[in-house]
Amino acid sequence: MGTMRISHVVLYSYFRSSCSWRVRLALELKEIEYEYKAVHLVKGGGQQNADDYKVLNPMAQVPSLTIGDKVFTQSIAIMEYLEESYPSRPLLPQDAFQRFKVREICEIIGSGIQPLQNLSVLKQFEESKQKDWASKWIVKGLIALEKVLEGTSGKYCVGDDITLADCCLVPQLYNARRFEVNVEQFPNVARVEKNLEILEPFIKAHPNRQPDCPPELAS
Ligand code: GSH
Repeated sequence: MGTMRISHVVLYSYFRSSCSWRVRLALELKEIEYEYKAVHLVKGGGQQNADDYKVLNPMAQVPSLTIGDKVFTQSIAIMEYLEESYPSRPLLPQDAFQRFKVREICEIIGSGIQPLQNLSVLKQFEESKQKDWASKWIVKGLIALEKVLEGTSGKYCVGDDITLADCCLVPQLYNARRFEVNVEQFPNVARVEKNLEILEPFIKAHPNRQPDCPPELAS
């Protein structure tokens, strides 16, 4: 009989990074304890660009996760790893087609929306153009998501169980509002968000509850 060794889990995160938030949600939902290390994306040109941080994350982005001496980057791949390694609180459905639907939603957000409105992309534009650019891609993606959710959603994105799709959706909607997109024009999207945001893991993972949230935003 051996004793199970629980490795120390560390999340490198920025309070309002949507990709960090996805992983915070998966960790909370799976009740995995972790240490939070803040990486400030703006201060001093961005701590993500520091040489010692890029050893962890060669893309110079958050999140990064370490479990013991293993290093993980890319939020959706990280969530998939957590799903495989901590299967007791599943975030993927049993049925293969439903699982596909979850991954389709993750992909719309993770490839079709977020990268186009990320900080390093926005910096390529003058400040006056940034909002129009970001909101254009967010609206395009949310139109698609609304169509998908019409077919898949129950209480949550896919049926009545929380999945990785929900971990991607909620942070993306916070970004949508930052760029002044009216989320309420997408009724299924807005309804699912309302069902999720009241749940304890979603409250705990919210940017306003993170240690690096500026006091004026903290709740
Ligand atoms: N595909 C990556 C993932 O899912 O982890 C994207 C990560 C990403 O874009 N992170 C953003 C970031 O670190 C915050 S959400 N941006 C910093 C920068 O662009 O300099």
